Amino acid sequence: MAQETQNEGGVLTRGEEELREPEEYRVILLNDDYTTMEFVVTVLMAVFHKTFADAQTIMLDVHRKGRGIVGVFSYDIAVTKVNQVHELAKQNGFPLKCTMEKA
Ligand code: TYC
Repeated sequence: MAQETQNEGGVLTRGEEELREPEEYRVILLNDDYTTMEFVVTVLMAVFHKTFADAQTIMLDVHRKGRGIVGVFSYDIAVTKVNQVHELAKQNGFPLKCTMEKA
């Protein structure tokens, strides 16, 4: 049965008809000692469509701090990007890792 609920806007809606915003996930890049800086920059440009300048800034930030947010995406897009990073890293023999967490 549909149930009446009150959403954030205070509007009463029927539970079965209520539309929620898609949940968002942060994709986090992790530092390691073996992946080259050049490869990380290449991945950031290829997978996340960063400019060379932005990719360099993000890569250096991750290198210094250990991890960093690369972007925020819907669940499916975040999973795809994490997989693309790991696939590219594997193909090129690097241990580069990234992960995702609910935003
Ligand atoms: N720390 C690596 C090096 O010195 C570079 C690097 C940066 C690796 C960011 C991974 O997510 C990373 N070659």
